[in-house]
Amino acid sequence: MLKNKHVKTTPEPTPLTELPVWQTLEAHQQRLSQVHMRDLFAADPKRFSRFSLDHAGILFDYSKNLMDDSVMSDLCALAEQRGLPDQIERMFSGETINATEGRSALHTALRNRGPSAVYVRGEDVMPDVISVLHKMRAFTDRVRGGDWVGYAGDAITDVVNIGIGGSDLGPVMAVQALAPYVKDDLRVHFVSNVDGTHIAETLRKVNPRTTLFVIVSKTFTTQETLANAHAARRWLVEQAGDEKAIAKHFVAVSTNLQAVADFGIDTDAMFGFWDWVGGRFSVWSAVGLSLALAIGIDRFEAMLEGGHEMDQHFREAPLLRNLPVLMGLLGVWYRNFIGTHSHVIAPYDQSLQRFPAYLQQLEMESNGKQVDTTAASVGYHTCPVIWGEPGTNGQHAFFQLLHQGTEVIPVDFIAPIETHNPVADQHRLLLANCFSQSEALMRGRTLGEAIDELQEQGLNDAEIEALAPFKVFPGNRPSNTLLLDQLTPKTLGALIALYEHKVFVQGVIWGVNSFDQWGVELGKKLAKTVVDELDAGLVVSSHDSSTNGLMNRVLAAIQQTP
Ligand code: G6Q
Repeated sequence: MLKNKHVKTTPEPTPLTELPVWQTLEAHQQRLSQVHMRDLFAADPKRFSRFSLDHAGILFDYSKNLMDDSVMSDLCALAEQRGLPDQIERMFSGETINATEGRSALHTALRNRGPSAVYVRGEDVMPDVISVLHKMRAFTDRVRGGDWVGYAGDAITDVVNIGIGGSDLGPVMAVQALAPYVKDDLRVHFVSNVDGTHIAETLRKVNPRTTLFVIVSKTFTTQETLANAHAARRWLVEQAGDEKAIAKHFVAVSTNLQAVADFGIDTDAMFGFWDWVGGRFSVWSAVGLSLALAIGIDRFEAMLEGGHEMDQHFREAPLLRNLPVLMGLLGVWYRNFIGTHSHVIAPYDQSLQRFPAYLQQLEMESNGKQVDTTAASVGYHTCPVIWGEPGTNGQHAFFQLLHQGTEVIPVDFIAPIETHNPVADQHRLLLANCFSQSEALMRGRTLGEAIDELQEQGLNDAEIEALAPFKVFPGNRPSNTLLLDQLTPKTLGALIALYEHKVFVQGVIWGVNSFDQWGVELGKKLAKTVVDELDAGLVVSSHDSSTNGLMNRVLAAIQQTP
């Protein structure tokens, strides 16, 4: 097999599943397969206080999980034996932990609020990080204050962020999450899909005189983003009647100065970042420019502070009292020992509606890997499928399967104690639903309880006998609950950093590189070949019969179009 020259091939001392602690955890699974969480709660009135932690405005309750002290301490032993404490230090200190791309993974430096230097290949990156933040401050203040004007002298009323994947999901999720903090007279739109509908419908809503386009692309070569950016550019020039308007209406966020210049954006209007910031970890960098425009740079920095607070906790807290470590290890417990396949994210907060999608990328792109860092097949499961929807909507849809389906699916419930939008007693209703769902998943309903309930409803014996089995819920279904004081820039920052580090913890246990994404790169390449062939317009025969058939059907339709 060909190996990249950057790839370290140091062999693992003992394969993961052959570690004695792995066997111990398997034995725990056997033992606990006979135990119901109801009984664990009944036996220990202090279970909640023993299995919950409070940090950075987030209460993490993990007591409704199928585990006990021995499981948690052996999971931590597993983390020790996989070198987690050392790997955490390697990440924070800028070592080249993304070996397949020969890069550090230093999103933590972007939110490093202390005086400390952070070195990459012997150079302190903090002066550059701070200088971009200053540039963002000056720019966002001008736009928000009405001093940055369009080609006809009008202040900016609409920002259109054009980017995809990591250059879209973070900002779009955070702008929605922080809606109560968004400037009243500024609207922020996001265009990601190469489907022309996305840009066309957005352009229909905005006025060229007052619209600022923020083109976000780390590489500035991504087909979808460039296609949408060119469409926006054509539209603007046509409306303004002058190419000079571009300077007033386009800024770029990228690491690729030359490509930005080639597109026609003045490099002074470019906000830089660095190869050591992965796309899905980039909302903390200038990739968050649209967010900073929406909420103002002080609040953007408050989000950085929340992230930093979680970083310090992750770096310093002992494993057994460390939120991201516990979350990551519980995920490993379910995936590799209990045998679960997916994991639900259920935010009980409408403004977190894109959070499940954001985590889908963060987790599945990072740990959806089948070879380890030594390029060997892993031989065990890695990232589960991440999915979800806000509660209470999810309750009226897929929660049925969570309660009574044949698979156990762990859930993360996320809810703010205080709402930004008090409407009568609706927030209490929301929280009541959240708590009662996790309770019901944990407790279930026995046949006896089902019979009692039907008797209370006045059904006769025959009716009860027929109906009761359908009303049984097995329970013993696990969940975490993350209770935020309130959804603020700071707690959102802490929440995002918590999940980032959870992903890192799991990557270390599974021994995969959480920071590359060759599957995404493949997609970018494949589409290019097909588009060239569609452009050529000739009958296609170079693919499998399905792909040829589909392409030739489209080509035939194009030829018939007058
Ligand atoms: C993220 C991925 C991917 C990336 C997009 C956009 O970690 O690498 O989602 O962010 O493909 O890439 P560009 O920012 O280079 O346009």
